[in-house]
Amino acid sequence: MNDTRRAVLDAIADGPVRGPALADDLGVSRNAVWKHVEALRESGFEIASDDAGYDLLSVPEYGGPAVEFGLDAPFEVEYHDAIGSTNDRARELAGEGAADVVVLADEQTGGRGRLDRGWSSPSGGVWASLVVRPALPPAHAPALTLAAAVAVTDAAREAGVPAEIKWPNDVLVSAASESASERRSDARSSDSPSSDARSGEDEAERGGRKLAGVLTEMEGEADRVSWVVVGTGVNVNVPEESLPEGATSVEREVGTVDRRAFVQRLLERFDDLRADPEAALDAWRDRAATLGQRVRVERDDGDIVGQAVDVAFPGALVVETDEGRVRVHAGDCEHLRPV
Ligand code: BT5
Repeated sequence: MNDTRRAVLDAIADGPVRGPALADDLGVSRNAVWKHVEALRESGFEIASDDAGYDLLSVPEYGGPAVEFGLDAPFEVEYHDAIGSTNDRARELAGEGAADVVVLADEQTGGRGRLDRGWSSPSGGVWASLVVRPALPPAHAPALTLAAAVAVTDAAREAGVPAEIKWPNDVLVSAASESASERRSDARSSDSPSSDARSGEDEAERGGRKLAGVLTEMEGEADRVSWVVVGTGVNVNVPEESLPEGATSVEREVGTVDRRAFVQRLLERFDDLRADPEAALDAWRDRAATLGQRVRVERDDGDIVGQAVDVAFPGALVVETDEGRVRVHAGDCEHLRPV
């Protein structure tokens, strides 16, 4: 949304305000004000106009202007009903010089995970890629992945989902927590399977069901990143049946939620944390399911097995192994049963 349209919207949200007064305040023509109001109506904002002036009656449920309205973070939102991958579009925008833009989609037809894996992205999720240009050396960029995982976790917790982080980028709901659908079926029948029975060996070993993932991509020089795209995929208002096995969604855990508020919270938390990578790391530690666990980290040059004891700036997992402490910078992490 451009600055004038945003100013028009803010003014009529505090309305009613007359068109001529608004035009004077903003230093634009009356016709320009009218055009912005019409465009806002087309985006789904309900705006009354009578003798008292323009007045905002309701905000659309979702979409770019809806997420930008009332957002306490400096992001512009480019919204798509459907797109291949929001990360691909964000990379394109980054290449054109964009900064602080979020590509948001209701559905992705070619969602990507790490290492060429796929990411199921049915309608109802939050598929969002943030284009940022931080003054960081490339080696520090992983701190942004941790910040995004914290932001997703906090948005999920605010929605009532007891989310935790598995190093480095997975947001999980632990196997011990009971979903809304289980609570409903427990209430209906006393002999329905308990979450313990259902969760099974595999899930318990992984530490829970996956709610969200983060895919960070970047381009940069030796000493400074040029851009970073932080892609976050959160299963929000998505039924369990449309997700792969081992996944969960906010809908499954607590029922459907206000997706607009969810995205706003995610973006605002990310904005706070990106400004202070050390604080992001502390926040990550507080929300980590991995610390204190026995883990196996699969890496190209061999697996590491041991106790996860800490995370070190900008995002390395510190593992106590039989051969001593090792810092792992990348890999797939599995939570193991204690020996
Ligand atoms: C990730 O990869 O966890 C990063 C996912 C990032 C997705 C976002 S959505 C917005 C942006 N645009 C994109 O195209 N991508 C980003 P990884 O750790 O590699 O996990 C991938 C694995 O998770 C898959 O191989 C599946 O096993 C599983 N998986 C796929 N879709 C899932 C889903 N919706 N929920 C939970 N698990 C899923």
